[in-house]
Parts: sequence; structure tokens; C-alpha cells
Amino acid sequence: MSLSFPSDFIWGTATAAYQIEGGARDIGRTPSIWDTFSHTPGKVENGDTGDTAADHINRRAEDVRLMADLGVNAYRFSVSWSRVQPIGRGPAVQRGLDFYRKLVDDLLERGIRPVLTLYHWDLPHDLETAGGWPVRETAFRFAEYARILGDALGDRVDRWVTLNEPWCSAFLGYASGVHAPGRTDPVLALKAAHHLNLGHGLATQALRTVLPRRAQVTVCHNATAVRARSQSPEDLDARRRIDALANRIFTGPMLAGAYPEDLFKDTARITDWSFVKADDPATINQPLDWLGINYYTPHLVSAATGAGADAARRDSHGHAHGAGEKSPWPGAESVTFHQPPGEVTEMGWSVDPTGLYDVLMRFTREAPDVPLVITENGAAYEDTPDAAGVVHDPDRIRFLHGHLSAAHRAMADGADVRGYFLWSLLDNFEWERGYGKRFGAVHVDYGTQARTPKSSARWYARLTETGVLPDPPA
Ligand code: GBH
Repeated sequence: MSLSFPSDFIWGTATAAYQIEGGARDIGRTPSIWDTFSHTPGKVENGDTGDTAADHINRRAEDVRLMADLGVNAYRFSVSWSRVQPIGRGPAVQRGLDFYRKLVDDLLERGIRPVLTLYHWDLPHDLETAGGWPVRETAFRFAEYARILGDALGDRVDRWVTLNEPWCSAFLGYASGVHAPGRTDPVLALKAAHHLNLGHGLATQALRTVLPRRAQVTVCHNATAVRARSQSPEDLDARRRIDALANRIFTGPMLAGAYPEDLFKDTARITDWSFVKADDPATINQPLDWLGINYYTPHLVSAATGAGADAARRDSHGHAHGAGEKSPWPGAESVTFHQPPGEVTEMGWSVDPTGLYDVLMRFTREAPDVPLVITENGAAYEDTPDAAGVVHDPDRIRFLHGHLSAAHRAMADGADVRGYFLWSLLDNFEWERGYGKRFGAVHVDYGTQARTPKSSARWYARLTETGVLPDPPA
């Protein structure tokens, strides 16, 4: 049976500034926390940094042509905060703004609608020195930056995303420390989560005042399907705790204007949450035009401790994590993460399209009036060009096919899914894993910066052209 998508479906692809741009030392730009972090020995595999990345800053026009070849009608990118507002305060740098304005104009010329993400993890380093996301002031700085971008590009960009995956910023950045800024304090992580939420609310308010009425504003959440290993009360409670920290800590205030009570109870030993001011939940609860869902893999948890549990324990980025390593789950450190059975990608992440179905149906139930857009989905596989220079990536095609089939099934069951963005356009700097992990539909040779579309790119182009899901390779 062939699955077809609505004719007005958004077919897109996504990237993030630090992962592709390079130009880290361009005039006017100051370091972000990812520059500092990646230049700290031992933080990123192979000592890789985003100094040059995929050199997108110099290859903008070529990359837009690659998107046109994919046939996408939308492109989600992020702005490097410290490229447009060095040190995170004060007036904007024209040169930085000009890059994004030219990018947007190139896109519009080819009928590709820009989706601009304000923050994809690269806080100006100076704001981290001033305390980073754990301090309240950062939320207000973020709103000012949002207003600058809204003023500068609001005439030509009408889809805006405040934050990408605040869970990663808060808990990988400040609790487990595997992401920048690499701090490891559960209290700081919970404060960061709150100030990211507040920053989202304040930035949304700021954008609404400067953008035309047609503009859409939203946030991208790494919506996580959390499964219990058994139906025992203990395992179900482990599931509830992780769901609170992974999902409801953000979607509670953003969609319903309140933090979940069970989250306060679970973390009472760590903090009294007095950093949440009375009006904050209402400020965070701004109407969203749609909700961005980034989906990769589910979590499988149990309450089990003791012998055998540690061996199975993994951190949230798929690394086995033994005793002594920091957990990204404040107040739920005893929960055990298990590797689900079955296939995994090159990241070690379980391939499970049903998790995407479950997440889409969950938000359909919990926020029935908010349309959904899959703002990231994709997989890392080891893709090497063959002797003829062709890159075959059947595993990626099967991954995409499986997840798009799951999205289609959710739509048939009532989910209001408006679009899909393949992560990613290009192979890029995969954060703490460096350049060894390739998520692109287009292969990048980092020696020459040559771009080679993989077979998944051709497969996706057929999909964007026809709106009908092509069969995967046998
Ligand atoms: C996204 O993050 C990012 O937005 C993007 O920049 C990045 O390149 C892309 O994904 C690929 O990583 O504990 O084994 O179950 C995704 C981050 C991925 C975090 C899945 C939690 C759970 C892995 N999430 N991960 S596991």
C-alpha cells in the first residue's frame, strides 16, 4: 500500500549553526560555550571542534542549491547568537545579520521557506561567565536577542523557533556535563531548565510584539517516549520520574502553565524551587502556533538496582555510564536505563518508529489544539563513498521510511502533523561525538568540503516531489 501525505505538507531539512557554519573566528563573532568546550581537551571525540565544520558560512549558495535538489519547501536552520550579538549584550553586528539575511533571500528565491531557530545550544561564552542558564538574567538577555532578530528578519522569515531541545541544554550541559558548558551540578541543571523555559516565554512575547501577525512562533522539544521494563509499580514509577524530567518539566509550563507537582516532590531533596517566581509559569505559557517534535529514540527504564543494573545503565546520549559518572537525571539517579532489544544506529540508539507514533499521539491527546511538526528525525550511519564516488545508505532510507510510516499512521489516527524535517541536510559536527558520526543526506568530505548527495537524498527528493512514500530498498 502506498502512503501519501497531504499536498500542503511541509517537507524540510534541518541543520544548526555550530554544527555546519565554521567561521568561528570571523570578524565580530565571539566564542560561544561550544567553542570553549570543544577546545577543552577531552571533551569532544578526536579533539574535533566547529572551527571549520562544513564551511557553510562560505558555501551558503551551494548548500541552498543542494536543498533545491532535495525538493524541500522548508529549511530549518539556527542563528549563532554570538555572530549577531557578540557577548550576548548590546547592539547587533551588521555583518552577522547580513549572512542570515542573504541565506533567507537565497531560500525565498527558490521557494524554500525559512524556519529560524534562535537557540541551538551555542550560548555566547560571556553569558556563561556571567552565570549562564542557571541565572535568571540570561532569560532576559535571550528575549532581547530574540527582539533584535525579529526586528532584522521579521519582514522575510515567518516561522520562528525559540529553543531547540531545552532538555539537552539544561541536563547535558549542567548535570551530566557531556555538552557545553560541561558543568555537573543537579541544582544548576534544574535552574537552567527553568530559565530556559522563562527565556522561551519572554522571547515569544518579544517576537509577538515585533513580528507581523502572520508570523508563527514555537519551540522544538526532544519529545521522548519513555517505556517501563515491566508493569511493576516500581518500574512504572521510574517511568513517571523520567517522563517528568524529560518531557513534562518543559511541556507542563509551556503548554499548560504549570510545573508538574510530582517533579517538585521527586526533586525536593535537591531544591525548593524558590527560583520559580509566582508569575513565571504564566509567562512561560505563551500560545504556540504549533509544537516542534524532535524524535530519535525512546528510553527504556526500570527501578532495578544492584548487581547487573550498572552494566545495563546508559546515559542519555547512549554511552554506557558506570559508577562515578554524573547522571543527567536530578533526583532520579537510581533509575536504570536499558538498551532496548533490536536494531541500533551508529550512535547506538535503538531504532523504534513506534516511539514517534506514541509521542505524536500523546500530544494529540494532551494538546489537541496545537498542530505538530516533526522538526528533526534522522540517523547516523557510516557512509563512505564507493570507488565510483557514490554513497549508498540503505539503512538511513529504511530508518526514514519507518519513521514516516509511523507519522502517517499517527495522522490516520487523528494527529494533526503538518510537516517533517530530515536531520540533517549535511554531515556535520555531531557535538561531543565530533565528525565521526554522520547524519547527513549529503556526504561531506571534510578534507575538500566536497558535497555528495547520498542515495537517501535521491529517495527523499522522490518523496518531496510526489508526496508518496517511496518503497525502501529491500
Ligand atoms: C538532536 O539532539 C540535536 O538537535 C541535533 O543537533 C543533533 O545533531 C541530533 O539530534 C543528533 O544527535 O540514551 O541512547 O536513549 C538529539 C538529542 C538524542 C538526546 C537521543 C537523548 C537519547 C539517547 N537526543 N538521546 S539514549
